[in-house]
Amino acid sequence: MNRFFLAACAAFFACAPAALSSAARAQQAAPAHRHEGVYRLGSLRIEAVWTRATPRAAPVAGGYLRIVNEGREADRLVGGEFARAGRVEVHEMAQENGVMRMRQLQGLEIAPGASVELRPGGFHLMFMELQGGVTAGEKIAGALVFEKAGRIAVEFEAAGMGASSPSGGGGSHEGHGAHEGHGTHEGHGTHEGHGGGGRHGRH
Ligand SMILES: [Cu+2]
Repeated sequence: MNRFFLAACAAFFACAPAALSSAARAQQAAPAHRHEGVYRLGSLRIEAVWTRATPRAAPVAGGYLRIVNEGREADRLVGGEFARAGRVEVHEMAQENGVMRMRQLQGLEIAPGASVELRPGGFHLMFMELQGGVTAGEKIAGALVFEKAGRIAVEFEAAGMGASSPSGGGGSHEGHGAHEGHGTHEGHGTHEGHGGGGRHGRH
């Protein structure tokens, strides 16, 4: 029994310093690194970074993503960059007296433990002074800027025009395909439309 306990301890302690030092190294060498569409910047995790196709002459486009604050302090998304835009603002779309309106925010707070989603119809990045529009399937370089965590380079993947999620959901679905396999795409689901057909009348 003692021997088992010691072995378990040894395994734990052998493992822990390695994990710590590699985390520490990552912190020093490159505070931000990318792993399969998930970005980390300090204690922020950033995922599902996307944009939508626009007409060629469109003056603006939207930027969408999810930010999870795994730390103990609040931070704020204060801006960003988009290779094809003159500047980037943080916006909110909300109903005011029954009318959908967009307004610029001075920053979007990400509370400790919170997960904030920027998506069509809600919070979003607005790419101003857009040049040349956005085509579905493109990956366009950009960056996010946080008040405390600083700047991180990201890539915005363009979904179809009018899409309501990065995997399409409306508008033109060209290409993308191949979503199977990645596992763990929680949610988005509803790809196989709820057992089709069901003629509502039946119930
Ligand atoms: Cu906007």
